Amino acid sequence: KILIIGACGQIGTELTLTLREKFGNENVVASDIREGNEQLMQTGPFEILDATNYKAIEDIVMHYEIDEVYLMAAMLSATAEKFPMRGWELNMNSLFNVLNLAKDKKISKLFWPSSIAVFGPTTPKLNTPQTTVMEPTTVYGISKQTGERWCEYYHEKYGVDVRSIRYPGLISYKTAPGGGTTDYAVEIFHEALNKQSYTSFLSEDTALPMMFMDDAIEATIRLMDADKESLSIKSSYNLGGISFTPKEIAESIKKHIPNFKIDYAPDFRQAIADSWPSSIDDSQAQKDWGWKHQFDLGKMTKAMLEGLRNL
Ligand code: VAH
Repeated sequence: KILIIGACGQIGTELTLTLREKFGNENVVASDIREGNEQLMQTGPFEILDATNYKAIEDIVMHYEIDEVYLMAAMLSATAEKFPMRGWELNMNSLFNVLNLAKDKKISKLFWPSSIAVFGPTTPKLNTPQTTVMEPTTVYGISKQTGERWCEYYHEKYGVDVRSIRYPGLISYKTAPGGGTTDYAVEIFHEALNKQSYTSFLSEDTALPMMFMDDAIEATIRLMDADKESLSIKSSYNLGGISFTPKEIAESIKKHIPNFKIDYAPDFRQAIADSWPSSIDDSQAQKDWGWKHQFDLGKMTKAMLEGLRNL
């Protein structure tokens, strides 16, 4: 049985629905600090759960006889800059809770998301390698870098089977973004349809690694299904996908909405974006577990606009 912690978040919602389709609704327990959307609440078991409460997680794991946990709860980059200590506590204590459940053999396998936010201004920006300089300058990035170190430590010291992906910015029409720096790439589609215009909080030439949510969910499941012996990375896998600027995504939208207008008003999130890579080398993921993304910018733009129109 699977438990998703943070099942109502941007990734958690779609991950829960996809896992329920794959393994059966009753075998995937969703949990979050608050209730989720109708589809999530109606398709299978749900529990209100504070990810920083070890005992509460342990009770759910025992009650439902859980053997795999996906910890998707976290405070993202922009929000964590406003509440550094709360961001640190949520991101780290939740991870220790599930790592210790695995160490005590109460669960057998764990997924934990990292992010391209682990990279910083001194990291090579283009085609960022799997192993490189990492001096993150955000609370979120520091928590994800530290989390990766702990995942590798628990794997080496206690044999914990924890798997992780450094997600790029994720784009979905089914779930709202959760307070990140890449949220502009979701908001732009909503406003293109509603107002045919969008004011971007990142400057026009800010290239960031991005990915359509279907690709990210597929990658997560592929990694979790992979044969443990084939996984050479015990911290977290780079995942690349596509790389584009606000100007490029606006051009892609204009092919469908010719009168769409974009303008730019960079805010505090510009400094966060400037500290991150522009594109990612995910050749290790390609080699170890056959990763290949399907959606390029054009295909993602079409899927987003059609998806939103048919919601
Ligand atoms: C954020 N969407 O912006 C997240 C993600 C790479 C970006 O970690 O914080």
